Amino acid sequence: MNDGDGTPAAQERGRKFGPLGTTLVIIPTYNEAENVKGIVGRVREAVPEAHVLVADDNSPDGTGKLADELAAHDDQVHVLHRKGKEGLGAAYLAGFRWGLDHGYGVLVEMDADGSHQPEELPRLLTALKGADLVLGSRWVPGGRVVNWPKSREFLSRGGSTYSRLMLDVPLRDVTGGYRAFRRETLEGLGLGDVASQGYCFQVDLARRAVKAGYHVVEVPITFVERALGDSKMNRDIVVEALWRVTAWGLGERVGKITGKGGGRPQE
Ligand SMILES: Nc1nc2c(ncn2[C@@H]2O[C@H](COP(=O)(O)OP(=O)(O)OP(=O)(O)O)[C@@H](O)[C@H]2O)c(=O)[nH]1
Ligand SMILES: [Mg+2]
Repeated sequence: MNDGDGTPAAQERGRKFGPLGTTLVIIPTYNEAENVKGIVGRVREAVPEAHVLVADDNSPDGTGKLADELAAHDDQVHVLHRKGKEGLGAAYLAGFRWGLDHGYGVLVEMDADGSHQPEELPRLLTALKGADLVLGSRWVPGGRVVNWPKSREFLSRGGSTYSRLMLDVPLRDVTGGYRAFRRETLEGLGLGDVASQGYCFQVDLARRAVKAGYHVVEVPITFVERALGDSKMNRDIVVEALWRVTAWGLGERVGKITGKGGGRPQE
């Protein structure tokens, strides 16, 4: 990127970012009874001023009820009960809406299974002081994964590389789900037409942010494979990601050729 005066990079350097406001950590859950208490407690300890929203899809194992018990004893813990399993993307969209409606200044995405360590959240929030969106990244120098089988690492790295090349976004970890958004960024992403559900929900938000010109910063994280409970990852999620990323990429290329590209990406 050219850094001369007047270029986007030069304008970026001179840009002022406003104060952050109160943080809401959104934790989507589906059958996380073994994890919910631990993760909420860790967030409360690591960033005591932050609030937590557990977005539960009516988990059959009673995760929602456990979250209610936590909320009953802590004014900074909230629970969003949803009617049934609708996927990660839908749970986050509902959580974002709740957080924006309640006036939070920063909205954080975090898994319930301990893969995203709450103790690293202060670093993400510090970076957000000079950014519109911060991605916790496994694939930048200093980032790493612990206890992952080679097959998962291959899938994740491959997914990020494919997305980066297909969508032309200059990010190393496009599929990760440990992120901090300023509220203005979420408001500017046009979330009303997001239809992606699984991993590609994360790719979708990252590409929207880059295309809209937001300043996106990657911060290295140590991602720890879940120790308790079952993964919700399945073949359908991978297939959805593959076809959507391919369709977005081809759509942008066709748009550039026909002159209809540019602007905010549509579903
Ligand atoms: N509300 C809600 N949460 C979900 C849904 N699917 C997954 N989650 C949650 O999203 C987070 C990530 O899901 P995981 O199963 O850990 O997926 P993953 O991290 O890709 O897979 P592993 O690495 O195997 O753990 C966890 O907190 C899940 O409980 C869903 O349909 N609804
Ligand atoms: Mg996980």
